[in-house]
Amino acid sequence: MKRVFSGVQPTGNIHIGNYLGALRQFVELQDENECIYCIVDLHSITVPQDPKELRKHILDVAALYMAIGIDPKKSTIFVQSDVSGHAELSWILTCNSYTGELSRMTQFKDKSKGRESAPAGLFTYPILMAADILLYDTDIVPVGNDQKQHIELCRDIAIRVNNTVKKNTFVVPDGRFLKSGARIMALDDPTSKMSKSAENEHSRISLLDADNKIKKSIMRATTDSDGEIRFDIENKPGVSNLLSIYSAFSGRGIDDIVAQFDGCGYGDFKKELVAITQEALAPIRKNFDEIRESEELIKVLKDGAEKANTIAEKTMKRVKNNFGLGY
Ligand code: ATP
Ligand code: LTN
Repeated sequence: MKRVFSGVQPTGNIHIGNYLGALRQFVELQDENECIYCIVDLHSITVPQDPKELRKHILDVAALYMAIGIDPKKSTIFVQSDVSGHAELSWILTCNSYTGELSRMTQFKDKSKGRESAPAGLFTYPILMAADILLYDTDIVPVGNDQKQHIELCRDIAIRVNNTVKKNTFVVPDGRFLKSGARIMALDDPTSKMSKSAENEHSRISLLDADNKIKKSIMRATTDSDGEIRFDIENKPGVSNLLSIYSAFSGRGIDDIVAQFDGCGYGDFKKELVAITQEALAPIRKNFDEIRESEELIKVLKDGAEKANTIAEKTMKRVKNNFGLGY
């Protein structure tokens, strides 16, 4: 059995980009693998968070994990800050990372914007992510395309430590990226990725959005003025993004969808997309409401933390030993 690990930041409600790019895979993988799914709260404080909102979002993401079909009987679900090994391993990896490689991370460049006051945590964010993954001897990491560079860095660090400190200190993981849905763009600006923390709520569709919000956001999504429905990311990024969403939700090929809407206007196409999206999200919303209110949720997180901690402690013992830390 392979070990799978992935995480989502509790920075807001999960949107269809997170779902179609990453979380769908979480559910798919849990039957054949040993899966560990984390709510990475330590990552989320790389940008300022309101403590009350953060706590709410942690439980929301946990409930959403279960609402989309992650089964706590099959998979481990836990909160990152419940397992101290993440922060501890992160320091050891920090000492084995290069400032040069961290400076090349596009997410750091995007989020720090060259500010003198950019938090140092934004710079070391990918190291904490590498620690998350390496702490569990992970084989497979299901994520969206935007995380490719971070996964590559994690592999580089693991290989470096194996070569310079001791062979087999870390398992070198592989990323798992989907062909369709791996990069869903913002509805109001199809040149930037859909994100939980963007200001305009109509830039995204959250998994918990009500039917009328889904309709509003899709109907006002940015398209173009040429009126033709075809897939052309360069010249028609808005329409292409909507086609990707349609394809990911329906499981149908883009060519097939384009053929169906041949000669139709954007309005007709968008209406169909609204219906498909509403249909896909309704059961998730219903499951969420039940789970979020139940006492089981806290128990799942506590049990999850215990299981995660058992694995993490074993890895930390090996790592400390290989580095000569302690006595
Ligand atoms: P934030 O807005 O706070 O940066 P985010 O929306 O980028 O958050 P994360 O919690 O950082 O979300 O990511 C969770 C998972 O969703 C990751 O695997 C990431 O690759 C994936 N993901 C995020 N945005 C998209 C997107 N627009 N399309 C496809 N996958 C995405
Ligand atoms: N950086 C990821 C979230 C994340 C993650 C991880 C994903 C933190 N630690 C470990 C996979 C494995 C993001 O999506 N922004």
